[in-house]
Formats: sequence, C-alpha cells, structure tokens
Amino acid sequence: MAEPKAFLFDLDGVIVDTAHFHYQAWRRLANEKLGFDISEAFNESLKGVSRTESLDRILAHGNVTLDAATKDAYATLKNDWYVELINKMIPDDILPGVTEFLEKTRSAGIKIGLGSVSKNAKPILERIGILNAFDAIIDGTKITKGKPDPEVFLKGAQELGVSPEECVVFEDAVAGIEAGQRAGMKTVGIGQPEILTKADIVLANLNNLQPADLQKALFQP
Ligand code: B16
Ligand code: MG
Repeated sequence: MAEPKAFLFDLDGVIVDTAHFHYQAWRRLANEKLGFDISEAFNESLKGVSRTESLDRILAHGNVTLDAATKDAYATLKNDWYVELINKMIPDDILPGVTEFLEKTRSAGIKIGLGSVSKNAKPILERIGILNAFDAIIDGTKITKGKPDPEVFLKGAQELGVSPEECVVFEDAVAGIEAGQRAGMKTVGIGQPEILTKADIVLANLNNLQPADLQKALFQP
C-alpha cells in the first residue's frame, strides 16, 4: 500500500500565526508611506508570496509606482517592523496541535521538512524552540521562486531523499496549495474549505490529527 514518507510544513499560518504579523507590518507601510489601506481579505492574496512580490502586489492594488531604490527601502522597512513583532514570539505561539503532531510524525518514521518562502523562517523556529524537529529546512534563502512555483517543496523532497508523490504538504495559502500540487504532492489545507478549494482535504488545524488518518484519507485507493 502506498504510504507517506515525508510531511512538508508551511510556516506562516500552519506552525505559527505570523500571517497576522506580516499583515500588520504591510498595513503600517501602506498607511504610513503609501497613503492607502489594505484589508485582511486583500492580505489573503499575499500569503505564501515573497517579500518583493508582496510589495509589487500592494503597489498595484493602490495604483502607486515607485523607483527600485524606494521599493528596496520600503521592503526593508516592512521587514524591520515584522522582525520587531516576531522577536516577541515564544513557544506558546505555536499553533494548536503542532508540537504533538510533529512528535507523532517522527514516531511514525515519517520525515519532517519545512517549506517556507520566508527569509525569517529559521529565526522564528529558533524562537519558538522547534528548530530541531525538522530534518530539512527549505526557506527563502534557498529558493529563487516563491509559491505557487513548486520549487520550495521539490527542494524539500530532494533534501529528504523522497519522491514528490510520497510527500504531503500542509498549507494555509491558496498559492501554497497550488505549489504542492504542481510539485506532484498530496495537499492538506489548514484553514477554511471555502478558501482552500483545491486542497485534497482541509482541516481547521492539526489538533488531534494522527499520521495514520492522512494515510487513509490520501493514500488509499
Ligand atoms: P519574509 P510561508 C511566506 O511564508 C508568507 O506567507 C508571506 O506572507 C511572506 O511575504 C513570505 O513568506 C516572505 O517572508 O518577508 O519573512 O521573507 O507562508 O511560505 O511560510
Ligand atoms: Mg503560509
């Protein structure tokens, strides 16, 4: 029977709720420097998207054009504000059920990878005390294309020494589900089924989940 050999986790929105911090920092930039506001619904379209691409989408949304040097400066400013927020994170900020599910995954002999577009992924995992839970970490420093490109997850499978069809991707973003599917992997959406319509299955969170449940739901004919 086919079985999963690796689970690949997105960071923002799956392990921790940093999507909210990204939103706060981008919103502050839009309000203080760009002269318009961005809604939480618009922020949904920035999830899983790289820092520079996020800024481009925000500028297009507000019909603002900037030169390259100003864009660089604003991306850095947003990141400084974002880092201020994540520096206050503690292990209690890990989302419900994550620590237990990572332990159960390890006990089941399934490899664990991180697939995040964020360049801040490692410092976040360190702050919340779960860096060592991962067999491979693919983050924004190792990839050239953001989600929905499959690069981040394909690199994860490669580093873990498994084939894509043996992987399950856990994602809260539409772009991340698409990236997992384009990588040829099974996908578990974390969030709302109305938003993550393309995911193989959608769960509210990882609470009380067993690796064997996923084998049944995703790998049995
Ligand atoms: P940074 P993920 C993504 O992380 C976020 O969802 C996205 O909102 C953010 O712009 C991107 O990381 C880059 O993050 O500015 O920290 O490098 O969802 O792929 O874990
Ligand atoms: Mg995410």
